[in-house]
Amino acid sequence: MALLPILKYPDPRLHTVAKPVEQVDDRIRTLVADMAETMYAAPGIGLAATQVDVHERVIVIDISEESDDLLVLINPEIYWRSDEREEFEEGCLSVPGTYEKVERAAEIKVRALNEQGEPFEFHADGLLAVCVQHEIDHLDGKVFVEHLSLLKQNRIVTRLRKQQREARRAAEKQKLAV
Ligand code: K1U
Ligand code: ZN
Repeated sequence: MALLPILKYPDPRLHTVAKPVEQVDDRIRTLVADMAETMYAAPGIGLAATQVDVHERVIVIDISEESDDLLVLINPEIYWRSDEREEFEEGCLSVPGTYEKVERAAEIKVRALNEQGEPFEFHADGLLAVCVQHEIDHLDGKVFVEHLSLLKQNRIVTRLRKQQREARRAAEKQKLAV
């Protein structure tokens, strides 16, 4: 297994629309294992393949307290959304240090393939519904901050660019010191 680097907003690769998986084979199962390891190490409760620069429709989620209930969604589709909407404070491993309220469908019905390539369906509400919608947005090239006002998006981009510049400078300084 391997830890994969996570793309950070505003990296333009986060806007790539992921392609459907044509065959659920060992290559996809290795990707799933690496994504799960990366999500648990971060730590996070979800990860989309887009975030590790793989543009295929694969998601891992684990919202359990003990981090022992991995949900793998390949080619996920939301085929029903409730009219009722709910606001939830979201975070994102690609947008470190940013937590903002986003409004989404309160309940959804999802179909997907599992790691064996078998179709399955489920109903989700609460945190699971939020997380599935957030991760499918990633596969469609959308980052959660793009649900916010342009003013908030600009402030977040400015702060993240500054952080990334400072991190690069610190790494260069350390390299020179060796
Ligand atoms: O997509 C991602 O970047 C993962 C993201 C999932 C998510 C969280 C909250 C609402 C919607 C989607 C995260 O996992 S952010 C980190 C996080 O929420 C968390 C980290 C450690 C423990 C518990 C939660
Ligand atoms: Zn995210």
